[in-house]
Amino acid sequence: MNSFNPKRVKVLSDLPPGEGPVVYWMSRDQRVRDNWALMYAQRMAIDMKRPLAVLFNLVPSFLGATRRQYSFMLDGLALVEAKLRDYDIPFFLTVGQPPRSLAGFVGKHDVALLVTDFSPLKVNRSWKESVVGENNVPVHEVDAHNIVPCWVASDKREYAAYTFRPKINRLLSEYLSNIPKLKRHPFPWKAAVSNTDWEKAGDSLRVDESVGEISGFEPGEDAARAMLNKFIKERLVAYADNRNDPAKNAQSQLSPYLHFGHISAQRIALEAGRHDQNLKSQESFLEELIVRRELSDNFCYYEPAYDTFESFPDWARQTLADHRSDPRPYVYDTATFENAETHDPLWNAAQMEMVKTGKMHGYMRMYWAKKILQWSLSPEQALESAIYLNDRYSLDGRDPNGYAGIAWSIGGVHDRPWFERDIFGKVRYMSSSGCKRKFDTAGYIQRVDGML
Ligand code: FAD
Ligand code: FO1
Repeated sequence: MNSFNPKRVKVLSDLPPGEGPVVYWMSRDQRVRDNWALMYAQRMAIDMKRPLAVLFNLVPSFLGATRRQYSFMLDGLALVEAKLRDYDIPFFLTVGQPPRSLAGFVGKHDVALLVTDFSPLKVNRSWKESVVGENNVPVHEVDAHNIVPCWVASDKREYAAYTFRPKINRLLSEYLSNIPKLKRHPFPWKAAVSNTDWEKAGDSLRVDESVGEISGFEPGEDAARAMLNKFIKERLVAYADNRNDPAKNAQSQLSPYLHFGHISAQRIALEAGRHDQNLKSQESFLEELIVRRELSDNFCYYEPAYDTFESFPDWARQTLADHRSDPRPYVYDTATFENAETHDPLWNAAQMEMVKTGKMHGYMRMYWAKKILQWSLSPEQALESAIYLNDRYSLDGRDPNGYAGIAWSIGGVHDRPWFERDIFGKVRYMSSSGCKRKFDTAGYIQRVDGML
């Protein structure tokens, strides 16, 4: 595979291979096409003349995910299983907490090599550490999510987009390559494989049913690709001008698919870069898709405290501390925020957009989080409320982009000091009057009110 770059792989444990198959333990990148981890696993299986299988380990609870996110994910995985059949690659579902939930499968099949995909989140890393520790199987990790592998782009926590951008741009020529195709696997799986009982998998989950499924996003990699094609055809051209206007539908709507790995960011970048549309919009979109998104992985990978006050830069921790005792004009608890019962109709609309559709407009997310800072007893309480609500209602939640986005809004991560004021100190401030100057807030509120 000419364009597979070995720097995309990290050897987590280098033990002698077993006699059995190569297995790709799929987690973040839940797709068949354009999946570097799957292609690497196939390349290793072909070199070793072994069968290849994909395994997904379903955990009963993941960072507060509810029925909304689990049903989207399971529907997407059922489509992965079906598509893999075209390549003679069987799919297996295990249920429970790693390492125990995987040990049976790994032992029974005497797995030669376990390939995993990459996530910088603490919970995903702890799963891998435990599997490496408990099973005597070689484990290789592949960054199939970022265009430039996280550990290649930078070897440290970056201060802001302006320090990260040159490092990424220097490496794009090497990594933003064409993506080879998966092959039909030449070494068949020896035993008969039954189809996964997805109904039973879904019923086995004890998840919060009160956050219901949404209808606006069809799960799976075909739907993700259709959303990309529609964005490129209809919305990319005006992206630069309209992306920050919540009254307009100008964003790509791709984040739920990127979060669950139904589509490759590299594929999006290759496709968005192909059309000679408005260059300004292409650059603006690729800045968000590549620099901003991969900066979030950098933040979570090198800052284990990414979901706490401690991850804020010194100037922000200091300035927020200086203003701890400033009087708050309003103080709301998490439940009041959750029920969109604040005094501010614009903020309530943003909350309801997320509750109703599973996705809040990117511009409103900044306003939404900053107001939670202003109307909470402390920055720590604000952080907790924002993370809880974002992870509970957003399809794209429980994602490095979310932890980085909330830390940017409340704690100045990847931002700089602004003029000092109450409560915020020098953390950038946003106001509803500022929003009114930028876009049709009444139109946005009306649009959300009209949503079912
Ligand atoms: P588009 O504008 O079409 O952007 C395309 C892609 O670029 C996005 O899917 C995303 O991968 C990336 N991107 C765009 N803006 C950003 C950004 N500011 N930071 C990082 N990547 C970006 N994004 C999530 O994926 N999950 C979250 O839970 C999340 N929570 C956020 C919370 C707050 C408080 C803030 C300020 C931002 C948050 N973001 C989150 C980042 C951003 O708002 C969303 O990625 C974007 O709105 C998703 O919609 P889209 O795909 O239509 O965006
Ligand atoms: N990854 C898994 O390997 N197993 C799961 O059961 C699982 C559930 C899950 C639910 C909601 C969600 O947003 C993500 C979930 N993930 C799961 C993790 C996901 O695949 C990504 O690895 C991280 O969310 C992003 O790094």
